[in-house]
Amino acid sequence: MDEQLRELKVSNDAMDDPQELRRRIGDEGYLFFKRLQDPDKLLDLRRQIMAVIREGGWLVPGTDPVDGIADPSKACTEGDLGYTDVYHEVYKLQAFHQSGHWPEVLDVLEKLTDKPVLPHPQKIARLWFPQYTDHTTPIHQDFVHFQGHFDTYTCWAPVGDCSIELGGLALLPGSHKVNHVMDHHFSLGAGALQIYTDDIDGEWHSTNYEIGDTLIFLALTVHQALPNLTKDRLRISLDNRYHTIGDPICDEVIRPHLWRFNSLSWDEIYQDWESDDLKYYWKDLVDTPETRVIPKDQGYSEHGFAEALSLAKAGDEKAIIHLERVIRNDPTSDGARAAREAIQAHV
Ligand SMILES: O=C(O)CCC(=O)C(=O)O
Ligand SMILES: [Fe+2]
Repeated sequence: MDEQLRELKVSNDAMDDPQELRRRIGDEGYLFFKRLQDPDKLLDLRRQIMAVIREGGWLVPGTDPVDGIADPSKACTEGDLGYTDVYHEVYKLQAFHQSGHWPEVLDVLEKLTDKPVLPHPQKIARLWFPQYTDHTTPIHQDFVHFQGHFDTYTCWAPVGDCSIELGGLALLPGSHKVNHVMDHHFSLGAGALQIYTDDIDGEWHSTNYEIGDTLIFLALTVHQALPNLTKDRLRISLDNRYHTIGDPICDEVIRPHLWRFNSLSWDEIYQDWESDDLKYYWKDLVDTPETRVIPKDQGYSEHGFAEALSLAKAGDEKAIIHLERVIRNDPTSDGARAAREAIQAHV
């Protein structure tokens, strides 16, 4: 374990004591369980995901796909069209969506909330290339992205063992107690929004995750990913979110992840599924008098984008990389126009 990092506290001992689980998450902003999820089911999911990634051409030919040995020339991340092309093929896997509904996870969440819990329709996998560290998920609170309600729970789990070197999730225990959304700024990392290190203090906690290990945390808990410093391994993980029926839910999380890049629809996702039980499972549960759907507040992202424009005008390389990506993705959009002006202003 890196000397700067402390070990996450394991809560398996309190598994049958909902009151104690609630006390711990209320105090620390997270719960960490060893092997909460079945390693065999996750390994099967890993095989399916890696098979799709191999088809997408990201793996070194001749290597065992389950090892996830990446071709560095294919490196890309969220926001790149090449990323969405492969990711959205992964997104069509029925097993990937099912994994967000596994009872071992739902049981813990229902112990925490003491109410029925709805897995967000928007499931997320992260497919992170090695040595591509400018794009690592920066320090943030999940609320800026997923909104809805502070009592939304994120469940993060690697799909395979995930050492510190491969770059698992790290968090600041107790940081949720700030009880508000902190200032977020432009970042080149995944999600494009970061909290500045000057605005936080505390000790970062993480671990050498083993397959099945699961981290559950609150929407205000400050966290980040560690960089993937391995020579050649992809890091694959899931982050799914859970919402108490009756709390408002943001419209964004009812859509497929990264749908904006190619308008991926649920019908396309469902095309080859073998059963119907999870198709549109939320339809009767949201947009009801009890569970309102609220539009996403774009203010956080707009603020980050405005900062990227100013930084690019001043010649900031990361901001320029970000804006070039915006231009490539949708050259005729208003954002792309503003991005071009900002880059030209610097030249
Ligand atoms: O896995 C990552 O890199 C980011 C995950 C994250 O921020 C989350 O689970 O909320
Ligand atoms: Fe997050």
